Amino acid sequence: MKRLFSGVQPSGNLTIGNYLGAIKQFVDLQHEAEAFYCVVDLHAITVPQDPAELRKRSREIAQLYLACGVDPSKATIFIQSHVKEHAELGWLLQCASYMGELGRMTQFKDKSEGKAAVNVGLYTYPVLMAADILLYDTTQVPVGDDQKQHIELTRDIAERFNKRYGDTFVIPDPQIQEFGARIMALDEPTKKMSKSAENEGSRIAILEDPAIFKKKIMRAVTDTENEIRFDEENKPGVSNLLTIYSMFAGESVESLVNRYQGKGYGDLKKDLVEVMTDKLGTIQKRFEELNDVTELDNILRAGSEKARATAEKTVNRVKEAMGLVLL
Ligand code: ATP
Ligand code: LTN
Repeated sequence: MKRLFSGVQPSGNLTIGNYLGAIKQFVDLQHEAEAFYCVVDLHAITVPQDPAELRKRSREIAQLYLACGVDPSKATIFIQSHVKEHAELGWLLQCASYMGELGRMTQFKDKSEGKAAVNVGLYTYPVLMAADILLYDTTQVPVGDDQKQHIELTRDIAERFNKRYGDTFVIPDPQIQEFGARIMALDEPTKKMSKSAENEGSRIAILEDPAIFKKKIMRAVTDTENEIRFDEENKPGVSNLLTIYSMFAGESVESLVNRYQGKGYGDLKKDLVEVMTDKLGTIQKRFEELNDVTELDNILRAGSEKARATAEKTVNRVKEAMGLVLL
């Protein structure tokens, strides 16, 4: 049976990159398999967070899952720290992971670069992510392209564990879209759009006001030609806008390129703003309607209970395999 697990960190305002690369897949795939969608707050604290902000954001991510179309009667939505087995399996797996393999993770290298003091959590972050995934006998992990290396590490850890202690874990596969797995920054289209990048103009938040994202799209870096063509290497800015347009409108890039032949970048941008205003408007309206904290907390409580039932069994299996005493 197919089983999905994925997580998003409550470490900033979610961008259209998070939506198109990950959450849109959560929605599309929830009908095909049993799905667990987590708000990974324990991962977010690997970098400094304001406690009040973090608390608010963690609920907000869950609310956004719902607003984007994740259905709590189909998928299990919960907060990572509510299921203590994540931290527990994280430790058990740290004892089966190597410093060398963690030091090679590009996300760690990027986030620790130039810092005088780097906390241990940032370094062991991928082992906690492996625990998240392996706890649920996950077969598929829907993520954006940047997480591929972490999932490969998860597979390595699981395979090594199985070899050493006997068959314990299901080996998961990354589920990365062929198209839209890497939405690029608007100001620098050779870099990934990131919710924590310094320049606000580089990204668009899912909950952003149309008047603000209109300005960002109109200012988005393109090139000095005036030809609308999909060519990620030579025209990364235009190709990124075409990708975003295509995914929001549900129209192929080929069809867009044909439709915009002879037109300018300004036309493409203006129409993109309209499509986005429509799609994001629907999500934003639903987000407002879901503003009842009690109801949201009930969904999260039910989600963590359901998740814990599976997680507990896995941890016991792992402890048994490793030789820890179970009473
Ligand atoms: P940060 O940039 O602050 O590290 P992030 O924006 O990458 O964070 P995460 O919480 O780490 O956000 O990612 C949540 C999900 O969104 C992951 O599956 C990730 O691969 C995906 N994702 C993030 N940015 C993009 C992007 N620009 N394009 C496609 N998918 C993305
Ligand atoms: N590392 C991921 C977030 C994350 C995750 C997971 C994704 C934590 N645990 C488990 C998929 C499965 C990120 O930075 N986007």
